[in-house]
Amino acid sequence: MAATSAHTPAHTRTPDTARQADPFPVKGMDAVVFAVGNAKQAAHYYSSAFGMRLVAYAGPETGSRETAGYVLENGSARFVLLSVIKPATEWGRFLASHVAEHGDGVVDLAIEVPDARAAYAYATAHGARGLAEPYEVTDEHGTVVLAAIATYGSTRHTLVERTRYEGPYLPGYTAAAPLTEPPARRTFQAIDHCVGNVELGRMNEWVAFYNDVMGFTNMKEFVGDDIATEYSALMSKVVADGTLKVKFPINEPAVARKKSQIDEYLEFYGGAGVQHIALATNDIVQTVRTMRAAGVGFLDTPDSYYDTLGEWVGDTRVPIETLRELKILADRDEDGYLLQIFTKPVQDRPTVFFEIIERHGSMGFGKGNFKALFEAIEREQDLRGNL
Ligand code: TYF
Ligand code: FE
Repeated sequence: MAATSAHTPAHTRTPDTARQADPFPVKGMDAVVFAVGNAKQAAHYYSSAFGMRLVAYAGPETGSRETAGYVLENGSARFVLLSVIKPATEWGRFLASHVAEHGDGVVDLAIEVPDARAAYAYATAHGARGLAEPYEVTDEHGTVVLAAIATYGSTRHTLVERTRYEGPYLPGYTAAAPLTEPPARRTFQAIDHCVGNVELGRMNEWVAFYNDVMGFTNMKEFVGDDIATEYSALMSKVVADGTLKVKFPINEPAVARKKSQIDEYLEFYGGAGVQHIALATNDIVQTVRTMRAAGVGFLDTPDSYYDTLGEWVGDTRVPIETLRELKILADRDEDGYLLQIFTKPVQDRPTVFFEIIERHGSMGFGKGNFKALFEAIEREQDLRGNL
């Protein structure tokens, strides 16, 4: 950048605020969009088992003859479940082939931005592959601007500008009532982070992609070869926007004693894709009790974990005995602590799963739990015959 000298007229100097401005401002996650074989039934599962509320629907009755879409919310967290009724366009054929290749999975980590045209222009100028040039969609509730770029595997990021829109989701969707009685207390309120698994040796490439294309920076928590070869069989780095509202950890398999859990994912998903979505709650005990009672399967944690937990994690809002009862993990760093738990995969393929996380200051990802967590994942891998 050219130095600003005393001879430069004041009005042509780059103001400090402009120089420091975020090159790719984001408002947060807009939605996690799943392509599934049967969105009608998946919508019921996320309602009855995850405590989400159906808020909008698109399908043949509303004029969408090719695909059905169910929009579920919980606080600011939004899931969209898409399935194909009868493929007619490139989009329908893409969704159908996504399900055929990957099983139920995430097609789109949609990001809400204040200006979709600017975001798309910045991203494509910095190396992103454009999938959809910015376009407007309008209905009686207003106008949305959408654009899309490719990320790892067959996953995309739709950039959603909805500041001039008041409808329940997007034009084409109509408001819908909950499918089941929502739980008395909200099970979670936001999407905390969305994790991608990429092929061996490609983690740094995808970290650089988010650095360049979205101006995201690396968070301090990462899993390097040292930890990888000891027990985790994966390497991981986290990128995030400047406000930490959008956080994307990226994992790659590590060559270790056993077959990496990431290799198992890549084999069964058929390539790179979204591994887990972490959902933020402020009452993990309530969340886990509700979800367990509704039949959601969580990873087990051996009792020995809780025998020593109190010695290093210190005081937590939840007594250790309750954490033990519900198999909730805890971790502490210099900023505070977090409580977390992981579901088993939510489809027959050992691919996508969820995390429930309650943060108290810590902005980490549970590094202190990696050993216990990865051993739990490996026990499940072994039961599936994939270790
Ligand atoms: O998002 C994270 O980084 C943590 C840790 O297979 C983690 O949730 C990493 C890999 C994995 C499960 C959890
Ligand atoms: Fe996580």
